[in-house]
Amino acid sequence: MTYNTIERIYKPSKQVLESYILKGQPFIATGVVNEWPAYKLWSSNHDYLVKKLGEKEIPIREIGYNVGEWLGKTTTLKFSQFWKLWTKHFNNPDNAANETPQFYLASLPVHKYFKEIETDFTIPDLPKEQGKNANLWIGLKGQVTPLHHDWSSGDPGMDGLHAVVCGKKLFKLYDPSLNLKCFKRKSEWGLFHHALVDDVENPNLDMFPEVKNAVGIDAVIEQGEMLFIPKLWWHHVRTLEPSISLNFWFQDIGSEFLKCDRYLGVIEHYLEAVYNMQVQDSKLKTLIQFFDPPAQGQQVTDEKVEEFKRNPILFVSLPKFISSFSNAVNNPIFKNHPEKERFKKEMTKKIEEWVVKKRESLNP
Ligand SMILES: O=C(O)CCC(=O)C(=O)O
Repeated sequence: MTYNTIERIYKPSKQVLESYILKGQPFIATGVVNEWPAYKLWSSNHDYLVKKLGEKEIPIREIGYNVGEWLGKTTTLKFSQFWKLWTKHFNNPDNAANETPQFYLASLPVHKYFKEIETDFTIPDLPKEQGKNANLWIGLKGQVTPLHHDWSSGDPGMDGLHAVVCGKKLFKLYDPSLNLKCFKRKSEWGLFHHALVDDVENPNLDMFPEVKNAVGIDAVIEQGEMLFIPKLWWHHVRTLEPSISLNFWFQDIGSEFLKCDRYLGVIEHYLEAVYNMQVQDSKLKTLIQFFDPPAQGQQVTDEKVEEFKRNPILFVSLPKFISSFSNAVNNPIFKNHPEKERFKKEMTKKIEEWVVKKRESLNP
């Protein structure tokens, strides 16, 4: 595997961020996070957060030390209970590695769970203009979020900013268009944006020989810095020191258009994973119910499920499924955007072309 370094930009303006979004190029912003009140309040005074949030019940991810287990089960703890565990390891971070399970407060929306600390930081302009909120992450040294790219059912592919308020994190970033053949996708519904490889820092090359050709960027995000992660870029994250961070997901029509050209191969790679999905009949029934609802009051029949199983091209051909790839621009912020309809048309056309090609390859 080959790694390059990342650029650092001091106090980048919104225009600078926009130019990197259009290039699909990550960078680290300096001089921003270290000016937020949170930078001092959260990292040097360990009573501050627990005083504000201690009584709250919050969902915490319980993970083992196997890298692929990040999505493990969720448990409910009081913030004060979680904080006790975190501060215990703050001064002896290496001891954390000996404990299982590990608790990771991962990706919890601040607006929903932690309103009391919302004024401690500034949401960067682009996510703010789109009404997007921050997510909080608090983790121990050694915790890993395995290789994935950001994707949710409402926003297929998102640009992201990850701000390390306290601690230090290593991000291994991979341009998906340069690494198309290096990372296979998981085949379960909802996990297509997760790579199959176990651990990119120490991959099992007998199982994943293609990974050795990957070309990436090693980015250590120091306390007070913020990383821009472009849409669809694979990333693997290791917490190097006990960390508190905030991330912000948002959309941009410019990077949506990248899905129609530079990242078209990536979208096709994703469609191929959906075409090959492994899914139980009951789940497939729910998916058909959502993407191809029968007449009102009717249920999807077992025959219909069998038809989709015999002929998986039917699923990826569904108009509602195809339109989910341009769903991001339905955000009200893009309501009057002059390029919105052109993007939707172009994205739909590209996916329909893929479906036609796929049909032809099945029935030459
Ligand atoms: O910090 C982590 O563990 C994961 C962060 C991440 O995946 C993101 O910010 O998109």
